[in-house]
Amino acid sequence: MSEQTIEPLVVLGLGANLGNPLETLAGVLKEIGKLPQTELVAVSPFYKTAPVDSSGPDYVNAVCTVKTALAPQELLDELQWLENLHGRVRPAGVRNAPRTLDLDVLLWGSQTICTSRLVVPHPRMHERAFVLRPLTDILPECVIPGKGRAADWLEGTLGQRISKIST
Ligand code: A4P
Ligand code: MG
Repeated sequence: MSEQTIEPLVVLGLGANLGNPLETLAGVLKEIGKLPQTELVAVSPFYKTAPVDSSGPDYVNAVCTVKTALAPQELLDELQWLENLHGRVRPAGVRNAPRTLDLDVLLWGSQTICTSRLVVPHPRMHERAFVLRPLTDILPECVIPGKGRAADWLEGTLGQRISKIST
């Protein structure tokens, strides 16, 4: 099968391990679909995942794809607004602190973006089962610019505990 061109799709990563993660993710997906000039295209299954370089309870993770006419920084502003709406707190000096909601821009079509506020592809996405599994569920032939097929990175994440909780 040929490699999948995801243009013009934008891929977002969703994660939460505080509060009610399932409820939060379900709610924020509806809100993402209502963002200006933005259409929610597809949503992956939800996964229960062990924290990676993080602490606290297991996470719930998923990915979704959107089409948007927003500029990358504008979409990031909207996503950070949604994170704050869902009670995201960023404790000073704590890396990868547990969180009520994290929204990451994983891919922007086949583009690369590198600004002080936004790096795309997300620099750690190819190392993480909690991104690669849901991503390849909805885009099996997806290519991460500069890294190759997402599916090829999955076997390197076999030690990471992850289980599907919804279809
Ligand atoms: N930023 C730069 N690039 C991006 C991007 N592509 N998407 C900047 C979103 N934001 C981006 O983010 C810090 C700053 O990164 C933002 O102000 C933005 O301008 P943040 O959301 O405040 O902090 P963060 O989420 O802790 O940072 P980051 O780098 O997204 O963390 P990671 O590396 O993604 O790690 N384990 C499991 N099982 N599940 C998880 O979801 N998540 C993390 C977070 C660690 N372990 C996890 C999970
Ligand atoms: Mg983040």
